Amino acid sequence: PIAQYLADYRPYPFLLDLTELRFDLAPRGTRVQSALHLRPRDPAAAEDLVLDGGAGLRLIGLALDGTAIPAPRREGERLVIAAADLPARPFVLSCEVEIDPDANTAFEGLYLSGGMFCTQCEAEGFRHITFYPDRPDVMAPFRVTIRSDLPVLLSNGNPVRREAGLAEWHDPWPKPAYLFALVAGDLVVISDRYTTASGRAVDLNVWVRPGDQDRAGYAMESLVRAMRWDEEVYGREYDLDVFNIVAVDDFNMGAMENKGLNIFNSKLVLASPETATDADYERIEAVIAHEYFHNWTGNRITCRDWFQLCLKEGLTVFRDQQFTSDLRSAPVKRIEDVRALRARQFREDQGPLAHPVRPDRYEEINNFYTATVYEKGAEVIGMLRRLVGDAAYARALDLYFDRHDGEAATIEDWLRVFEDTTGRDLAQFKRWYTDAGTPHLEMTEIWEAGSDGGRLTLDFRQHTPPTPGQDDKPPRVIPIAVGLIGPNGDEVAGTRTLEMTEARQSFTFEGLGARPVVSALRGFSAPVILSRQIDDATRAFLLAHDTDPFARWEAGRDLAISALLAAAQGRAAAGDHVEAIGRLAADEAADPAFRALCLTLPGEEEIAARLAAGGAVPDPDAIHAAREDLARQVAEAHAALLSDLYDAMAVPGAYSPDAGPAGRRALRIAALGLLTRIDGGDRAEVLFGTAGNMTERMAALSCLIRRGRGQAALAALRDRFADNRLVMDKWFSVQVTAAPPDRAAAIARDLAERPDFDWKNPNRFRALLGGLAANHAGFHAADGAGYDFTADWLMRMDAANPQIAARMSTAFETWPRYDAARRGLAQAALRRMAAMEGISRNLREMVSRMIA
Ligand code: DPP
Ligand code: ZN
Repeated sequence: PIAQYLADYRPYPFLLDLTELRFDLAPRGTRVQSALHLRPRDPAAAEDLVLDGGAGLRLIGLALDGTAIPAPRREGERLVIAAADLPARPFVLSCEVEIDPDANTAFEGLYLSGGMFCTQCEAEGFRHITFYPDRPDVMAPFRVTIRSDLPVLLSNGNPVRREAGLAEWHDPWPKPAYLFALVAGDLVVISDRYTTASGRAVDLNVWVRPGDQDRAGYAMESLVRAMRWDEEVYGREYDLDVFNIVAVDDFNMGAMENKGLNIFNSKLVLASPETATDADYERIEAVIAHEYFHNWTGNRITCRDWFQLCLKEGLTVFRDQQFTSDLRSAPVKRIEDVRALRARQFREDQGPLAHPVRPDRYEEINNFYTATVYEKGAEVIGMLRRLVGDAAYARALDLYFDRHDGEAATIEDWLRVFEDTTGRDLAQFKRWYTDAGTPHLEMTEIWEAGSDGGRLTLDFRQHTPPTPGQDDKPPRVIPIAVGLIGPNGDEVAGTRTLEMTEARQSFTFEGLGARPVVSALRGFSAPVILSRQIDDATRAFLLAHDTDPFARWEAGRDLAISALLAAAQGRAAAGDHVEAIGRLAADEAADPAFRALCLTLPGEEEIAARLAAGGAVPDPDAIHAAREDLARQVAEAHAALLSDLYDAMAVPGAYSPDAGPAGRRALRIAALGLLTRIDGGDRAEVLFGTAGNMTERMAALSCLIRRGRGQAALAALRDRFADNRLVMDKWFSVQVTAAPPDRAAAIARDLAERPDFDWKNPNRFRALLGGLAANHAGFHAADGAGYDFTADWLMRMDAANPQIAARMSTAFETWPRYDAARRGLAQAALRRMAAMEGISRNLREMVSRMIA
């Protein structure tokens, strides 16, 4: 295995002043001519010129300043021109290659999607287009000429020439190759115009396939909101005359921030009330913003090397989270983000794939586009902001943009900006970037009554379990936001952030009248696992009185978990959760979206993770049964209230995806999910037949499938939407996620036989395989059917599209948690994949990390 190490970084020995590219597009044989205007970084140092290349490149010709280099040296897929053959002055290296976009099923580099040419170059896709220094610290302006008879020809930057069969684009902003993009196809556009804060006009275009234009409006509105927000909040303006977004059906990731030409998975662009759910709308808005925000955090300032990926991703996720908080509900957004963090990142941190936010070793960088780099990377910035304060954060960001604009930067650069702004030493804080694993934080309370007022001491201990390659973890800086609530429910001390830096540390609150209840880790101020001695009555008290919405939700969550853990381990549960949740559901002063989150029980995966973190062996079937049972108890105890809520939360009038109506629908659906446990699915059946939007229709369908009466609804949905790929993805997915666990793998197998299971389409593949992985007890079925089905398909996919196979293999990452029988079956599946002939570097690295 060829690993790359952070410690081995060396600057590229050449500077690139200009990249000229010319494409003659043809599906089976596209010619790419390049002219790289290079000069030695140090004319006195004789260095070989090394260009990255990919397997699919056929070299036609290579020349230096017009003189052919007949037989250049090849080292693996690289091209090497010996130092002795290079002048100690600027020179132009020209190259012509032929590539086959039609054969490109990996969707990396230049490929075809439904007759449309498009590209994906992050992280290392450009080397499949031509020989190039394909690393993020080599930046250049680009001039691109595209020759093709297709009507729409796009690349980065501004259009400079358009004539029959030819378009020319010029991107003046130096950029690394991973931000290159090209699109050519038969597309239609919706357009708008945006005037920046300083008065420059920008043409905005969203390009889609003919017929899809009616579903592109929300993406455009979201883009305009994002552009305005980045000006108002970060002082960042757009910097080209045109901003293009293209929707593509075959796309490995969610979307890509190519300079001036963002390319999106069509599921993150196309939406109508009939086809997209509220969650889809919210995600479209967030991802449009995310990719737009990359223009400054990622493009203008990029990463020195791929170890620094969190520099742009953590920051840009943090920014898109702020944006959504500002536009929608900040508390609801925070709870959603923490839920996602726990479900994906804590899980990753707990298992064999744990890695630091800034890894220092990889074999295949595509395997590190992870929840740790993205979501934990954003959490780290949230902590930093909390520690330095909002004003200092804003000054630090201004300095960051000032100091590093046009550069390829590092995490050290990022932290130095904060040190220079605030005078703080961030050496210890940096461990959040270099050390993997989720810290466990234990809180003990010591109360001393006294005549001059009582004293409360909070004693904290932190400890981070070992992760692969990192056994000892020194203590980290942990910001712990705390508030105190008096016995009558009033807050006696507002939120204060305790800054923990030692392995064990105490903080004291003086002059208290009576012993308060501690509201700890408000706003989830640090990505840690907090444990404390607390009884259910105190949790119920916090659920009723906490002024911090996150902590309030968390108290209800903990109550539910406590009941579920008891039931999953065969102990009797107290009824506190059932009772407290009823009070909250009835609380009309609270935001419906918040109440919906409180009514939603923790998922089976979350319960398994909590059990494992506490040293127990989770039993997926017992967890499933316990959760079903608790849901039924809640429904029975509050049937009338839930039924009233279900009726009252119906949203009259035309559909709007805004947070208000979406929150009402969320509460309605949460009530429906519980009621379905006792009404046999009658309400869901009515709702499926009458709903005027996809949000309620999908919720109803899922309920019906869970009750074993989904057949007619599934047929109706398929008949109506057979031609809509995105809706059909949902159709595939829901049948597996909502399937009874003991049948989930068999249902997935049957679905995979269908002619419309177009498995090479990443969305369709993810819908089915990801659907099974999301069915916790189904994927972990005791007979191993879930593991086998998944392994079979990952092996098949690996030959076509290694990125997708490797990404989906994370379904297995939790295997060490389970019982010996399941562990044996999962390991057998992993070994079978490892032994596959011709396994990709991507999948091989993942599987070997999981087996190790
Ligand atoms: N860089 C993309 C993003 O925005 C992923 N390819 O996250
Ligand atoms: Zn990103």
